[in-house]
Amino acid sequence: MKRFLTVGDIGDLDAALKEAAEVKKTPFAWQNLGHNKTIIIIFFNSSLRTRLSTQKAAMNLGMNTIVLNIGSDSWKLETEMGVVMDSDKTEHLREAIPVIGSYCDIIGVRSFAKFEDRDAEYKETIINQFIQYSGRPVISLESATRHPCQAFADLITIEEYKKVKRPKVVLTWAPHPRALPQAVPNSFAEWMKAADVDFTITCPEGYDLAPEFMQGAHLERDQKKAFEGADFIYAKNWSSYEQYGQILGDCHDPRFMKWTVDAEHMSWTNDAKFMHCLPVRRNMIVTDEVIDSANSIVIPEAANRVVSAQVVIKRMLESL
Ligand code: SN0
Repeated sequence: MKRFLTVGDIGDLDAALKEAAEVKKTPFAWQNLGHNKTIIIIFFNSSLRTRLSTQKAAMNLGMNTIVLNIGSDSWKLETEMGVVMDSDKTEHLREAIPVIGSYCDIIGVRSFAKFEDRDAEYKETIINQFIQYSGRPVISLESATRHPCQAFADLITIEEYKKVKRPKVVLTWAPHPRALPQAVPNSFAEWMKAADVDFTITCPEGYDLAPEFMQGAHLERDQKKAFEGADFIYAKNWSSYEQYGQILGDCHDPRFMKWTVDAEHMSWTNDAKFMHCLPVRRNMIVTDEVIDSANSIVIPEAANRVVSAQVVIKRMLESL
């Protein structure tokens, strides 16, 4: 495996889930695979789960890990091509990427959408530069449009907790005070459409995901109808794609506050499990009562981030 960005990069999902179960059962069975191999993981943005789970996954495989925080640990990097570099950015990605590539065997990159240029961001110009210029396999640790390690962990979690062969999975928008990326819901939609689940998206007008991610998913504008019969509720906030990167009203506005997942919302479901990628704003996205309930699986979901990362890194090591 040379890159991990889209669901297509993982290939057959049943095979990937089988491999995930094996990795989870015997995480140290491939310790020799990573011997004397190095992964560099690069963060343009904050992280807790991604940073720790990727390091842990690499350590389980016997690798060495180097973490680089752009801006605080390194020079500030210029990411635009063809610019006159007279700002505070000292070094261009065009040099930094091949240099980083020369120090390691695998690269992971986190680089959120900045909501400046929708077309450039939806073309994934930053992670594509890493793919093009590093000479190494590249893992997206959340790029402008996708968060595949999260979506793979979500799929593993659904597989573990499902009670019926083809569960109903609902992605619901929920309110938040800040403008957040579309990467998590985009990837979740992409993976759920490829998986054997009955998938519904519910969100207010103006918050539809980009057409390529909505296409093939069932959209139900009425949140209550969407929740009916659900086996999994996956809550997430995202900013508008149409009015790119905007939030379309105050999060305390009752029109949006009513989207917060509370006990009444969960009562509409088929005793659904509650999921969220974390970090989560309590009593904004979800009430304390729901996230602290026995139906909340956010912690095992986060634990599965090690498993998804390990399958991806293992496959990359196997194809070096
Ligand atoms: C990121 C997002 O894409 O929504 C990372 C999720 C894995 N979330 C945030 O940036 C949350 C920030 C906040 O202020 O709550």
